[in-house]
Parts: sequence; structure tokens; C-alpha cells
Amino acid sequence: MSKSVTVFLMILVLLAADTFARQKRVAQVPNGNKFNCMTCHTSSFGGARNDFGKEVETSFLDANGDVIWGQALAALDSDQDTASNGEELGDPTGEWVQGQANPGQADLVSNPGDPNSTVGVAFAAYGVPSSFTLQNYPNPFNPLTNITFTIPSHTNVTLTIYNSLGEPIRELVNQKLQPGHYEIAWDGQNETGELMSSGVYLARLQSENIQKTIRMLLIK
Ligand SMILES: [Ca+2]
Repeated sequence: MSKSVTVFLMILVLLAADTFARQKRVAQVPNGNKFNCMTCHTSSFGGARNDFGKEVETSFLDANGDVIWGQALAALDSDQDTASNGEELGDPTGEWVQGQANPGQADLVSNPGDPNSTVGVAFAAYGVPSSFTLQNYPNPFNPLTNITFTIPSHTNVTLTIYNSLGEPIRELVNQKLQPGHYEIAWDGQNETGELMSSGVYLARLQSENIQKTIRMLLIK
């Protein structure tokens, strides 16, 4: 076998091992699967680790590089959003072991590495959401905030920003949407492009049969 072929095969083996390790690693925490890269990373394509991923990387890998899921890691609150890693992943006491069925309730699982995810909200990395949700980050914000929402069924949706007097100032979405996860930025401007002053604003998500409202604080 020529040297170049050998090197090529070695690279293939390394790539295969890396891919395998990554899929395997995310499957080593409760409710993790290969689609949930954002359990540990800041993007769905991997790359930089979020706070949970960093915690795992520095303190909870065994000699094989496998995640040590258990009481200790479950009890920590890596993203400091007041919900423990275990609460976020559906296994508050860290009892789940690989090979067992996923613990807890899938639609209550949130992201242990994202302080803006909330226990009780479907994990935004994959799949058709089971409910309508509406959140924004950062909050308070300046100059813009990202509004994230989920739609469980094919439906007409409006997402409108109101000022504190309840007057509509900006329509961000008005269309029929497929079930899924959406994110749209609001730049603090009204419909005519005027920058709004500091204060409380409301974002209201409305569909045929549901309405959700969140408060957002613009601080200059
Ligand atoms: Ca947390």
C-alpha cells in the first residue's frame, strides 16, 4: 500500500472515530441524541461549547472521553438559570444510565447550556415542537433582542410588538407557518424605523386559537 493511501485511510479512520465519539458523547446524557448538538455546543453544527459543554469537558469525562453522567453533574447548574442540569435534562437526581429509556417528559426537557431555555419548553434543537412557546434574549436588551417561538401545527401566525400602552408599533410576522422553531430579531424600531425609547415592550404571538405575550425591556 502506498504511503499516501495509508495516510488517507488513517484520516478516514480518525474522521470516523471523531464522528462516532461525538454522536456517542451526546447520547451519554439523558434525552441526548445526535440531533441535540446544542446540548453541549453553541451551534447545531458543533464548534464552541456552551457552559454545560465546558463543564463536561473539564470535569466530567472519564479516561475514554465518555461523559460521567450522575448525581454530581446533575446537581450543578452550568448555565446558572436556577434549574439544575438534571432538572433541565429530565433526570433531576442523575440516576439515568446509558441504555435506559429516556427519563422524564421529552417536552419538558430544556438546554442545560443555554440560560435562555426554560424547563418546560421543548428543546429547540430538533423536531416538531409540542406546544406554542415565546421567548426573547437578551432581556433587558440594547440595541436588539432575538425573539424565539415554536409552532406545533401549520397555522396562521402574527408576531406583533406593542408599547406599554398596548399600542401596536411593529408587526414582525404575519403569515402561515409550518410547525417548527423560529427566531426573529427586533431592532427596537417601530414600523416607520424610529428607534423606540427605553421601557417595557410586549411581544404577542397569536394564532387561530392561542395567544402568548412576553415582556421585553429596552434599556438605553
Ligand atoms: Ca441550568
